[in-house]
Amino acid sequence: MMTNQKTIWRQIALSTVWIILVTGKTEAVDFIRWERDAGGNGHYYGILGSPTNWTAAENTAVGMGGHLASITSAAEQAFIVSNLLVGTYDRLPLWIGLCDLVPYGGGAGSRIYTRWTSGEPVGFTYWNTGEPNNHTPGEDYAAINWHRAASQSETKGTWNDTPLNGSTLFGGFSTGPYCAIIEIDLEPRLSLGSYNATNNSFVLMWSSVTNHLYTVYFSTNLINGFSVLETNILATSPENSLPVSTGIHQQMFWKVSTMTPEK
Ligand SMILES: [Ca+2]
Ligand SMILES: [Ca+2]
Repeated sequence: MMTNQKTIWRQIALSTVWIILVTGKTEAVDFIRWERDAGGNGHYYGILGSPTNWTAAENTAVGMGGHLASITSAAEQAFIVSNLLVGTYDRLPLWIGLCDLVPYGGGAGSRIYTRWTSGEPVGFTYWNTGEPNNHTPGEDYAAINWHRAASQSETKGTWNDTPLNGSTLFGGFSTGPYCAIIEIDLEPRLSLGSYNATNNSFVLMWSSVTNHLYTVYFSTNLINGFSVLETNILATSPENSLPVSTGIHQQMFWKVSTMTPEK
């Protein structure tokens, strides 16, 4: 099971996901995995290569089952700098999932950033010296690598607050709109929906990537491993669910895994 799953993850890591942008265009996003073997979180990272405003970039990321990247540790910052801020993006600003508007922060112009768009709390930060400064005309959205793009620093990957559409007037490659870094957790976590007493059932729910296939497993005894409950479940939205009967599946363990992308 573990070996098979690892193979599947690798296949997905090498695959390209095609997304339809709000403009109606399609765009390929190549994903790279921050491997657990390498001390990572197992999440996938890719660059949305069509420049857009911060909100549109976050919406696109959500449509793919992820968010703009949440950089919650020095290790994750280093992974992104080494693997994503390279080639074309070596000297370009890219949106990340930080915004100081409610519910993510203290409000417009507050410069208080408390929660990533993924929902994770903000602890680690890597703001450039003097940032976030809410520069005129007001800056509520964060980009990574801005100061290097503006030729104000040779350090890669420092953060800056900018306007919704990115900066103007600072020169170099700092003028908006920007491309964006997307982060997706393809290992879904199951949660239990409400119990339905009428038909003695409840609903298993998990975050999913649209057009990916999932398998739900169950186990009555963890020592004996898991069996397949249902497979080839095609996700049609970022949230997927499966009704199960408590009469049959009482006191069981559950897990869900991703299969190969829909052909
Ligand atoms: Ca993250
Ligand atoms: Ca700023």
